[in-house]
Amino acid sequence: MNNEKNNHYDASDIQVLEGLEAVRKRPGMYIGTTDVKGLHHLVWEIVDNSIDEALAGYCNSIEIVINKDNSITVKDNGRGIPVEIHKKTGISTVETVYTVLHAGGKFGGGGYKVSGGLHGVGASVVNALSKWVNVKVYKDGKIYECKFENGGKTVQKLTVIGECEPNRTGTTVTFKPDPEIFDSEIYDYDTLKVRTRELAFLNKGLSLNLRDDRDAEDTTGETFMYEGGISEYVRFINKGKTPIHENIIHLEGEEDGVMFEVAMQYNTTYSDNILSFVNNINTHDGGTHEEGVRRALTRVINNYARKNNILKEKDESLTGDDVKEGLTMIISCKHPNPQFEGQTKGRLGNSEVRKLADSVFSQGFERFLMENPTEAKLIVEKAISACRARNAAKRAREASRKSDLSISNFFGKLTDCKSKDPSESEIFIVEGDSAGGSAKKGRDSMTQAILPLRGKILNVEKARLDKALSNEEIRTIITAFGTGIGADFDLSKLRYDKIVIMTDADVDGSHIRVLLLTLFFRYFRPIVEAGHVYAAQPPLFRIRHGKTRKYVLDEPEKEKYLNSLKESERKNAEITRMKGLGEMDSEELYETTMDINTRVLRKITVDDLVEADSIFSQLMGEDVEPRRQFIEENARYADVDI
Ligand code: 1YM
Repeated sequence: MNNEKNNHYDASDIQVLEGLEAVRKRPGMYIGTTDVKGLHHLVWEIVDNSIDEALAGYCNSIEIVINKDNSITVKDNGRGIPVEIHKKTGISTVETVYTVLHAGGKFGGGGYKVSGGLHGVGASVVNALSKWVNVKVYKDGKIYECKFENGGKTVQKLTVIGECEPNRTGTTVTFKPDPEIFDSEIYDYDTLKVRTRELAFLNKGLSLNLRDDRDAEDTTGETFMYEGGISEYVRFINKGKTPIHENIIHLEGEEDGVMFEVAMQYNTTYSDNILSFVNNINTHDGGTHEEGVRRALTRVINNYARKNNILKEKDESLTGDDVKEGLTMIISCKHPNPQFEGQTKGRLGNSEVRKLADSVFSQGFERFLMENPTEAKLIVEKAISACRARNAAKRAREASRKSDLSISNFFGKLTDCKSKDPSESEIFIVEGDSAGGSAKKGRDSMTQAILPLRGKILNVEKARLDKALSNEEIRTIITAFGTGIGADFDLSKLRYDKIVIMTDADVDGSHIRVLLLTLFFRYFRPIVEAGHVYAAQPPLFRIRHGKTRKYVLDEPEKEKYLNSLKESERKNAEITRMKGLGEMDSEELYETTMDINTRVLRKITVDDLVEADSIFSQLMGEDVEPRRQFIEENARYADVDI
């Protein structure tokens, strides 16, 4: 190549090295973290360049490969990074893009970068944080190659290494993250898969192939390509739910180079799932694109409902919450100059997008409603019933707020503790009246409150808030907790430091426990997150020998204890399998399950709320067995001995 230079460094080389050195010194500033998340982030920085090329209309296929050594190859069929000498740097554009921080779109000829990531600095950042990088460009019937090592030091300048078919173009980059920078070197296939699939949904018609070569048998990998784009994303999310209209509504528009697109479908559930993206990045805190759509959605549905007399003159208008019940929606905006706001930069700030989103959405959605009166009626009726439920829930909340602890009916159920100091108070929610009776007798009345449950509580997974609030057991729980529910919820008003679920170790007990957890996850989630919820661990065996009585939690503990006894004591030990809490008298129940000095509680934690959410949705069906398994396997109890 004519841009080969001598092998000594000059002033501009030193400047370049200093740039990349800065990235190595403070990787967090460029890729957030150096844990596995940062490791995976590198992949998207390279893929983003291919996606930009696809958005510019020059590339329709991207391949991502996890190689045997946990290096990554990204290959596209775009134009190939320019190979000419760059005017400013005097070296090839390929080398410039990979070694000069803040290189990027500026270096190319026109076109704007819309995909996410570091807006052009991505390639050099990946290079700075890699043990080695190999870039190949296919262009003009030639194969060019450029190599870097140890944090972006050029070890082979751009060189023609062979020939290719004259019409073949593209860029192939392979990099190995530097183990000195990252905590982990191992790529996770599923992590890459989820985002690869998402990128395919967000960029319709673009084919993304992901392959894992660490497992030599896998040679083809998985290809993600969706002609329907975000409409197919909506269908994917709604899989397993019942839609209330068959066709997914898809609207799009463009103004001044800003592209705006939305896809939506209502289903019969009571929760919504609205995801928004700007330049393929999830804007989890919303922003102007989301605001425009929400505003238009509320307005259009109200207008339609009134025009068609579904909503009468005297009826109150539907709110934003009413119209989004059961709605799955993907909003995608591609913007040449996005302003990301907020602490995590998860909010779009560009104000002109609000108007674009509003007008594209309202025009398209209005037309859909007009052309599809059957669907329109179902959508409006769903919103009206959400509105009724909201009002009913409000009335019920007000009623339950008024009916505080002074109500005798409530007192009949809850045996409260004497202390009014939440930090030392505990409430035991106990299965059955008989165990409830023993617990009341045995408890430490200063700090321990007892709430016996008669039978099963309502499955809130299948009910709206208004129905939940009409359920007596649930109302009692809300009143006892003191926090209120829904819009009124206030964690600081929680009357107990520990909420202990005390159920039998059988199927019924597990069922009741799951129903309670469902209630907590859906309506008292902050209580769970703050670590206030526990499951009691009643003993499974009682061992009597001579005058000694010993309770053990489970089989292994039983074996251990029996082994520790003397020969004559083994022989004579009387072992009883405890069938339920009701079998113990008040003293036994206190000693084994409630006494803070001897009991074992298990703290209930949720380390992945999103996953827990889907587990709850899936397992709240009619079958008892999956629920029981769930409680045994999935509730993610962290053992805490207290
Ligand atoms: C596997 C990674 O980097 N593909 C890629 C990058 C570029 C181009 C094409 C490209 C862009 C332009 C013109 C332009 C880049 N070019 C530059 C720069 N795949 C991968 N494919 N011609 C080719 O933006 O005008 C930076 S990235 F700056 F050199 F133009």
